Amino acid sequence: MTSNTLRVAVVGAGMMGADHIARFSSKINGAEVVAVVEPDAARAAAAVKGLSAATTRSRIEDALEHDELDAVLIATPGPYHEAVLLPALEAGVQILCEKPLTPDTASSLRIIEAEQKLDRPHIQLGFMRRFDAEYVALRELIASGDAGGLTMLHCAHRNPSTGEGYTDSMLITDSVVHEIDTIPWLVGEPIAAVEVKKARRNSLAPAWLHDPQLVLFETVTGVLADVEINVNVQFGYQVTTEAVFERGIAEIGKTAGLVRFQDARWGGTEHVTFKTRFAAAYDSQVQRWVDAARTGTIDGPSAWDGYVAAAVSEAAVAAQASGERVTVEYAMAKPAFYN
Ligand code: ISE
Repeated sequence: MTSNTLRVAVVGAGMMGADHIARFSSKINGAEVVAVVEPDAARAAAAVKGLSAATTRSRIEDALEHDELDAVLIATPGPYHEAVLLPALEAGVQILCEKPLTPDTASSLRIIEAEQKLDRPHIQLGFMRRFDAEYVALRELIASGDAGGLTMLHCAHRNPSTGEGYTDSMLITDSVVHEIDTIPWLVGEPIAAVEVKKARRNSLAPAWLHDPQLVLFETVTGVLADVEINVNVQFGYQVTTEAVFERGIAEIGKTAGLVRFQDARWGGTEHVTFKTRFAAAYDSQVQRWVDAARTGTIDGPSAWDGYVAAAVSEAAVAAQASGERVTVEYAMAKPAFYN
């Protein structure tokens, strides 16, 4: 680091990139956005408006060469991550990479191989649910054994609607990938197999999409986790989990907040986007990444977790296509580098 403040380039100024840029200005201590890497010139200009110290670049290589960076936050879609991760690793900067690490296991393996040429992990992966207070509390409850052993998880992942580029396999790779990360993290053991069933189609979903679907994961000791992935529910954004234990039940993610009674009606408001539903988790994730990056470390999921998620996603996409139960294949045991 060239100064006490972490000098960050944000790569990608779309929805998530813009959200993170605003977060750096308003909520994050110890870091400054010094470059925005974005090929769309208008979008880049809009992103740096109000950031006195930031340049715009269309290529990550130029930012790495000229902007004295300490760190890079990658907020482009998954298929573009490898082209940024490899030069950033080569330059030795700290990295926060939005999920997924890359779209498939072959490219994820290339990333962990490149990272292991450094002396320690430099990539933190943006699985922000691990920073959500209720997820953390559920994980602690499971680990404590206070309600007995865990037998099942019932997860619901609902979005109001999907855009044009969103396809059937993205139900897994873009959306369920969050549960693919959180299930083993909550349960404390890997996913062993997966099956996918398609429900009666929601006629309000885009014509090319079979939505909703039910994804059933099995962990290595037989904990079952079902995920309702349902991304055109129209009414709002909901992510919930019910955990079933030997001696009790625990729920997280229930809609909460102010409940109003008026004009013979009662109710509250629902989230419509992950940006607000997980705002506190994003804030905590980015602050903890900055604090760790300033000392040259990470504090959250690693590129190894990204590879594991890619392996499970690949099995789930195969299960989605075949309708069969698919066993997850992991290419190797976790390298000691990631312990
Ligand atoms: C989006 O990319 C996310 O990461 C959200 O958390 C998820 O709910 C949504 O389905 C994805 O498209």
